[in-house]
Amino acid sequence: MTLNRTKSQTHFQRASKVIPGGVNSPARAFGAVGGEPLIIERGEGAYLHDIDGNQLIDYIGSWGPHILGHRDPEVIAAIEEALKVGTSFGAPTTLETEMAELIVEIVPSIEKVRMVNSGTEATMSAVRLARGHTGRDKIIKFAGCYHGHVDSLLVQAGSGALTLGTPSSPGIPVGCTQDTIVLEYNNLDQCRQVFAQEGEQIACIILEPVVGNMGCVIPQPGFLEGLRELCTEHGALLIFDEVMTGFRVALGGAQERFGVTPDLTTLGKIIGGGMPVGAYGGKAEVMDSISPTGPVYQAGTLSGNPVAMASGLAMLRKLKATNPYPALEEITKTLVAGLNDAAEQAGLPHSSSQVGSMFTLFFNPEEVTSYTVSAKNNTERFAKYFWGMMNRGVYLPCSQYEANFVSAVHTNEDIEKTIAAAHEVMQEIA
Ligand code: KE4
Repeated sequence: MTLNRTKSQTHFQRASKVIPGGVNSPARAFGAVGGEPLIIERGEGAYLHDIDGNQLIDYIGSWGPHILGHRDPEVIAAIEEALKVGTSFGAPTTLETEMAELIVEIVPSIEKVRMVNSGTEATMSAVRLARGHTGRDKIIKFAGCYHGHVDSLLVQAGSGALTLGTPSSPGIPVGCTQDTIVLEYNNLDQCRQVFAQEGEQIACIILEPVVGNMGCVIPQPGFLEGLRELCTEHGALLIFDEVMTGFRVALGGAQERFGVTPDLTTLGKIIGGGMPVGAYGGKAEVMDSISPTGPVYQAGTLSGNPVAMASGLAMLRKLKATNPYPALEEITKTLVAGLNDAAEQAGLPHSSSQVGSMFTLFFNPEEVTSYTVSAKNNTERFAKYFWGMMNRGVYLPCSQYEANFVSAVHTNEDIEKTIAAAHEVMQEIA
């Protein structure tokens, strides 16, 4: 069973002549699984349709934003309404205030918030703010976590950097990373040691409170709480990068789900409802250090633009009104159980992790708790699984080091089809 991908393959050759690797983000490049990316014509609910006429059940959802599925009617209507009065003014609008008020209401740690245009901008700005607010230079990140392509954070990074084998990219002067301390996720003792030695020089810890970029990796009990205590004790800021987990693992994100309150939070993906939006926020006392109220500079031409705000507001309002989270948790549990069962029956070494509607099936017999373990994933086997599922109409993230996402409009039939496909594929690749 093989998808007809003729038009995609032809178009991809054309794209590759004028776009590096034919893609505008390497995470889409199929580098780790081989072959050419599908060229997508449209998205509808839980499905993608490519230019060869194939319909696929989508478990990427644009790498997280589409928790309500593609083209949610309320989100589309809000965008269309916003377009009637303009696209961007470079001046304040009421929509930005409404968005900020809603984020402050929903996210426990946020008293003030600044809109930007991507998750990368959000994390870059949050780290600059932490350094500016504390007057300290050193930052702690964890191997395998990905916080966008910020110079100081593109060190042992996850996602596409890990997938394509460049966790620490060329082109970044040592001056940008000499103050970046990279530790092991879920290793609280190691963090304690570093703070004991140089805690007073540390501006912040930044982490994914549930990791999505070395596959889905769950914080061990006490890890997040321990980081909170260390930061409080040493006057460092705790930054939760919730670009992926925000409004995903709970309405209020991982900080609501795990009951740990960071000093700063970065947001993206879902917050824009599919439009380019990022944000960072936290305690007013910290956020007031940001220009123009404070000296730490950050700016952006299209930050808070009304079309993206309208899209994001419709998304967040609908999530708040409909509370899809319990149902998402259940349907995702059913899916993950089915995938585990398929691997078990085929005798394939595997493990899995799930938080809310994000999950990863690892071709790795160990529980994946850190980059060291995730690096042992059987990526060759994953590539065979990926194409086997694709050829059966199931569109998975093109890397073992990514999380999968279920939306509120995936049906039980979609889940059953996916599990049935997995049984066939696992038998094939065993
Ligand atoms: P963007 O700059 O791509 O909007 O956000 C960067 C970012 C920051 N923090 C976390 C936790 C993230 O997951 C991301 C981006 N995630 C990847 C997928 N794992 C985006 C996909 C891509 O790079 O094309």
